[in-house]
Amino acid sequence: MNKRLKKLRRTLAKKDLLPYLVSDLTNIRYLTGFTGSYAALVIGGRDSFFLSDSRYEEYVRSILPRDVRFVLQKVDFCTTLEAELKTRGESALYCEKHSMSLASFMDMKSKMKRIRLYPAEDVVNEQRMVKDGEEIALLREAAAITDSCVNHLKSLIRPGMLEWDIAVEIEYFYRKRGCRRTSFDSIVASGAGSSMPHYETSMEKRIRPGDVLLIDMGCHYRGYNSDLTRTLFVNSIDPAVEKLYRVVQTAQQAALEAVRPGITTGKLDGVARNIIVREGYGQFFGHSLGHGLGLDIHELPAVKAGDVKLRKNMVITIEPGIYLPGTGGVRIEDMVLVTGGGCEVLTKSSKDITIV
Ligand SMILES: [Mn+2]
Repeated sequence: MNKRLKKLRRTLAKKDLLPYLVSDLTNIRYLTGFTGSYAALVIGGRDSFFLSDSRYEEYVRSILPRDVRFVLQKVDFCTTLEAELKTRGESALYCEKHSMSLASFMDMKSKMKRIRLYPAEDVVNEQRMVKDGEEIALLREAAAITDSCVNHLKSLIRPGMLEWDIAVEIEYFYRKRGCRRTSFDSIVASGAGSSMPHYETSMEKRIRPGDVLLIDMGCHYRGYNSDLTRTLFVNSIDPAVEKLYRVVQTAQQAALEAVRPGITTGKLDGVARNIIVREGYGQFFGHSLGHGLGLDIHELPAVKAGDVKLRKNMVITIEPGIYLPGTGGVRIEDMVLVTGGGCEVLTKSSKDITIV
């Protein structure tokens, strides 16, 4: 059994949540490396098994740790699962409630009459908050690819280009460098569009001289996600937006300097937010300061008001922003690794005011 599975089994035993059904495919990937689309993993008191259908049998057998048994789904999922649990003398099953619809839970309840089902917390996600060495290496790589994409964009962006042209270029760049895809639809927001934090990149709108240009992007590299935002200026700078930029940059820098093990996400969020509030823009910073990222683009911990403490080897984003409707918005986002004494900023792209 690999280290991640061993650790999970210990936690589940301590919490009295065995046997535990992992149905979240990202959690399954984390625990076994499986990248397919149909699987269930049961961590039992004595042994564990991986259930999938014939499409994945050969592949799964080739990647499973020796002591996790492959179980081929025969009639249907519930029949196979119930039979396997009964063989092991189990009469209960704890299910990841976040990854199952109410419909599937009720369906399982009605079909697996001899097993008591309990909704359970997402223990794997908790474990995923703190990254191991292999994960940190991949996140570092994903961040580096994104930095090189920023450089590429700086040399390429010209007034007259469509926002869409830039988004397509980002996607092409990532794929050429070994990424399966982007981590999310890239946000390329020019001019007043930048005041919408989750703007939808336009296929018609052209970049014009004098525009502010907010680009939020990330790649999906060997399972791991990067996330970075830079706000650029096209040809010249609107002084109103430059003012926003300086406030956001100061807030972001202060937050980066405050990251360390033990600080709560609420305190950290407050470090950036207080600066923005003090400058009079509090009502224009509506979202939280950041989020964890890894196999998912958004995962625990949420970096927002609350008392979750940061721990060494968490990877989070720090991304304050100010959005003035009708004028424009500025966001600056980096990925950071929490270290023993503070943090290491994984995305290294310049944050100096940049005119393209
Ligand atoms: Mn983000």
